[in-house]
This record gives sequence, structure tokens and C-alpha cells, in this order.
Amino acid sequence: MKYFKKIEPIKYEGSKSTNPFSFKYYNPNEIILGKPMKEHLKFSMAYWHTLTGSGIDPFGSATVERSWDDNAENEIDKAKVRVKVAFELMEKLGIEYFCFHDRDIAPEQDTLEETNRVLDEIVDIIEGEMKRTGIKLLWGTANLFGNKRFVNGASTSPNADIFAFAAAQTKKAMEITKRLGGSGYVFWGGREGYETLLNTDMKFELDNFARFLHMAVDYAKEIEFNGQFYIEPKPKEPTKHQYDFDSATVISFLRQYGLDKSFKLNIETNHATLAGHTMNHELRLAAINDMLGSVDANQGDLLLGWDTDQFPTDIYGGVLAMYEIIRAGGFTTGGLNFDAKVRRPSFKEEDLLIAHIAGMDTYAAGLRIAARLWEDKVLEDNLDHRYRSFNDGIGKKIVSNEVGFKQLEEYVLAKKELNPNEPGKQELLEAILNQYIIG
Ligand code: XLS
Ligand code: NI
Ligand code: NI
Repeated sequence: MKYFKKIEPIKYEGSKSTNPFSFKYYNPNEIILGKPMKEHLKFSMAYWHTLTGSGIDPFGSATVERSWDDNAENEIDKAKVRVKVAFELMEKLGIEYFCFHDRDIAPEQDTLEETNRVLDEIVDIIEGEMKRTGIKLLWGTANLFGNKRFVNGASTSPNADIFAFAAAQTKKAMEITKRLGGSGYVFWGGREGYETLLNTDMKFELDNFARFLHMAVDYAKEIEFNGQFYIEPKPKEPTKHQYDFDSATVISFLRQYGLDKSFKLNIETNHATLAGHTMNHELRLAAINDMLGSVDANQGDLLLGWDTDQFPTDIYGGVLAMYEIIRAGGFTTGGLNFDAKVRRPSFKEEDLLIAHIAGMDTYAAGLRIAARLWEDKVLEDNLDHRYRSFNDGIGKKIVSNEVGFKQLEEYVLAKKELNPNEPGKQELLEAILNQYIIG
């Protein structure tokens, strides 16, 4: 314990506490809906933003102050120190999971062989820290977008050698994920998309993308990696059009290529925003298709059109997301991964703690409120009432597939007057939701 010496492990102090280094709503072992809060929420730290985020933006250089980086002699030493920092930070916060890309934990070297050797060295240290602390790997992934070789995509690149390189890199990332006992592996199509159709064979690229994923499924079987595969939808950025646009697009792609039994979705709030959807829409769509896997918990700025990856502080979104997760029966292999970075002016080391506390409290409060909504059956009772005309009579015949157009025409002609429509009660439900939120 040496990088955050001045900060005690973060404790739950309740909503009246004025201590910035305390949880106001997250009380890890408090039982909600029959299980501890920490099991509902399964918080995870994103290694890339937290350990490698520098505060750089298109207009300015790094801003963050990180004493551990300054004291390291070279990039490999830096990577080694960061492992210790990461685990100390998670211990202080009581975060029990983390996620990483291969290139966040270890810097790329001149050859793939050398890169993998350095990667193994860092994985050794991570494995030791996992044993020491009991912290687990939620998912691993490969960075197939940062290096300039991926300028035209990875598995959708027009260059077969790049496809091959992406496969080799993914193979290794799957191996280290297995070695670290990861409960999942994410495919986020970093540059799997296109800038202009003038130079793009869309069908060929999509076929290749599916070929790549089938190879991954085959290799997982071969090495007995039993973790869950996820696809993380995102509509745009870095390419103008990303193939994994949103939940609906990904689900239909997986079905078309016979991959739907092997994948679930990792849904990110900011990506939902960019796709023009709410997060709860994306979660519901995944859930009703039995594909709700994991969540990248962050938020975007509605006034900006890019992936700002802010820590989630929007309570309304937190409630509705947790409601969908409860409704879907909770996480199994997945969790809430803070794919979020501190703002550029939040450059102090302690800001890393403050930001995570804010995100954890937002989802913890969201869980508390969503659990009450769920227990009181506020929305579910309204649904039962709203769709009750399908419980008997002609409605029942429709849902049990007993009638077709001819019988329905006969029914209408005989009936003369249709049952009246009822109001949707949107404002009432929104007002009730406010009552639950404000208390
Ligand atoms: C980028 C993605 C990325 C994935 C992992 O927008 O959110 O961080 O979660 O590759
Ligand atoms: Ni993400
Ligand atoms: Ni993102």
C-alpha cells in the first residue's frame, strides 16, 4: 500500500456524509432483493482509462499527474508499476473486478514474439496480485485499433496479412484471459467499419468479420476457454460507420452468421447515446433476445457527438439501467465496467478515486431505487393492465395463434363497436418515477 497512502479504504457513510472519500449509497454487503449490493453491481475497473489515460485531447498534451509513471525508468517498468497501482486502487475502492486490453497492460514491442514475451511478464505480475487480493478478471480484449497497421480495420481490413495479424493477436489475448480466469472476452470492433462505400465491399468485409469470430469460437473450444464472448456495439467513432452499430444490428448479424449461441452483448451507455438510443432501450433489446451479457457503465454528453466516456453520475440513467438489469434477472458472467475516464482538468491522483466513487454511488443509488420500483411492481402492474385485452376473448385467440385475417375480419364485422383505447399514462409514470427517485 504505497501509491494512495493518504487515503483510507473507502467506506459506506450514508447519504448525509460530507466526506468525498466515502460511499453515500454503495454499501457492498447490504442485502437488496435477496443478495448483497456488490453481487448485483459487480463493479469493474477499466485498466485502459484508469492506468493509461493521460488527459490528452486533440488540442492539447497530457495533463494528468501520476507520480508512479514519473518514477519509472522505461515503458516496461512503467507497465509493471501500474499493475501495483491498479490493484491498490481497486482494493481501496473495494472493486472486485477489472477489464483490460492486451496493449494497456504491456507496451507493444518491435515483433509480435517480443510483444508476447513482455505481455507474459506483466501477466505474471497481474496473476500474483489477483491471488494476493482475490480481485477477478471480468473480461479481457485485444486492442485491434491503436496501431497504424489497423488503419483500414482488423478483421475487416482489405489486407489479408492484417487479418492474420489480428487473429494472432486475438489468439494471445484469449490465452492470457483464460490464464487469468476471465469470465468473459470482449470483441469491440475498434475500426471494423468504413469511411466511404466508394472503396468498400461491405458484404465481403462482413463475411470476413464473421469468419474471424467463428475462428475465435473454434479456438476457445480448442483451448477450453469457457468464458462468455461478448460483442460491444458502437455506431461510429473511430470509423464513420461501425459495423456493430447497435444491439439490433449486432443481434441480426450474429443470427445471420450462426454466431448467436456463442455471443452476448456488452452494452455501453455512451455508445447507446451515439446510436440515438437510450441505454435502457439497448439493454431491453438484448435481454429479450437472451443476449444481455455485460455493461460498460459510463455516460456521454448529449451536447457532444462523440464518445466522451465520462464517469456515470446521471441518476435517472442509473435507475433505468439497473431496472433493466433486475428485470433481466441480473448479471451472470457480466458486470458494470467503468469504461470511463476522468476529465482532463481532473488531473490529480485522488481524482481517480473520486470519479470511481461517484460512478459506484450512482449505480448503487440506481439499484436501490430500481429495486423498490421492481418490488412494488409499479411498471409491471401497469404493463399487465395495459395489455390485458390479450388475456381472454379474441386477444387470447391471437396470441395462441388460433385465428388469422379471415377470422379477425369476421370478429370485427360482428362486433360493430371496438373496445375504446386507453391513455398511455406517460406523464403519470414519469411523475411516479420521480417520487421513487426523490423519495
Ligand atoms: C470504445 C470501447 C472500448 C471497449 C473495449 O469506445 O468502449 O473501450 O470497451 O475495447
Ligand atoms: Ni467500452
Ligand atoms: Ni466506448
